[in-house]
Formats: sequence, C-alpha cells, structure tokens
Amino acid sequence: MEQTLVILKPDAVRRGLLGEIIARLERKGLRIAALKMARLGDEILREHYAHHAGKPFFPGLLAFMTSSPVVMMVIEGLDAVTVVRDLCGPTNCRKAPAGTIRGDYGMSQQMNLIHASDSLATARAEVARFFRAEEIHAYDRADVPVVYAADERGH
Ligand code: FUP
Repeated sequence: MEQTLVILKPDAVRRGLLGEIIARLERKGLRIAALKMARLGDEILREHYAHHAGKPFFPGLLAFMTSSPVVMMVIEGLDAVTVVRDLCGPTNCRKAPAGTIRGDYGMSQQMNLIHASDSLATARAEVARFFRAEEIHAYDRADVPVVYAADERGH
C-alpha cells in the first residue's frame, strides 16, 4: 500500500475544519498511519516549498504556513498518492470542483486547506521530512475486508 503525506494547513486548523477533512479521508477507506500537530518553522518550510523559492507569493506562503500550528498525517491506501490528490482537488479552491475538499470548503489559492504529496517519490521524501519512523504506526483497520477485494489487499 502507498503512503502519502498530508498537511492540514493553518486555515483548516483556525476554521475548525480538521474533523470534517479527516472524516472524509477516513470514510474513503484510507488508513491514518501517523498524525500530529506542530507549528512548522521557516527552515522545514523552505525545504518543503523549495520549488517555489523566489516566487512573488513565497514570503506570504511562509507567513501563512507559520501563522498557526498545522496537523500532519501519513495516509495509507492502495494508490493513496493519487487518491488523496483527487480528494483535495486543484490548488486554487475557486477552480476546484464541488465534491473535493478545496472545492467544498475554500475560496483561496494560498489558503487551500490541505497539502498532499504529488508523486510517490515526493511522498517518500515528504513523509521522511515530517515524521520519524517510530511515529508511523502499523495496525489494521477493521473494515479492510469490505474496503478492498482480496486480490487488492496485498498491493
Ligand atoms: P499543490 O501541489 O496543489 O499543493 O500546489 P503547488 O505545489 O503548486 O503550490 C504549493 C502551495 O503554494 C499551494 F498550496 C499554495 C501556494 N501557492 C500560492 O500561494 N500562490 C500560487 O500562485 C501558487 C501556489
């Protein structure tokens, strides 16, 4: 099963949307392998958003991401990277389709509630960036036999 990194951003925390967003991930059938709240520092955010360094919105993005604690999760499931990205919707909440997290809850391109890794390679790097191995837990959801067919479970 794939693992992907999710960050519930300061807007999700400060708007009281953590429960609703986490519930969507759980109801989909995804497994929460790790979960914690922390205030991120500039250093880890500069690493996480290195591909945006130098862009006009970068200082504002750092200020936003450090404006309150965030909730970080490792989410696991079959094809979890793509499945979670699709649940989030496109970056700009105003263009995100209804039914997606960003489409249903947001109005901003920057304050877009949730981060999710965009590829398997990125997911591996991001999980390692934000979580120590002992913070990631192995357990089975009780509903696995009715979430996945038998031949899907080993993947
Ligand atoms: P995503 O993969 O959907 O998280 O989007 P990006 O990696 O393109 O952007 C990362 C974050 O930068 C977004 F979540 C919000 C922020 N951003 C802006 O604030 N302004 C922009 O024009 C583009 C991105």
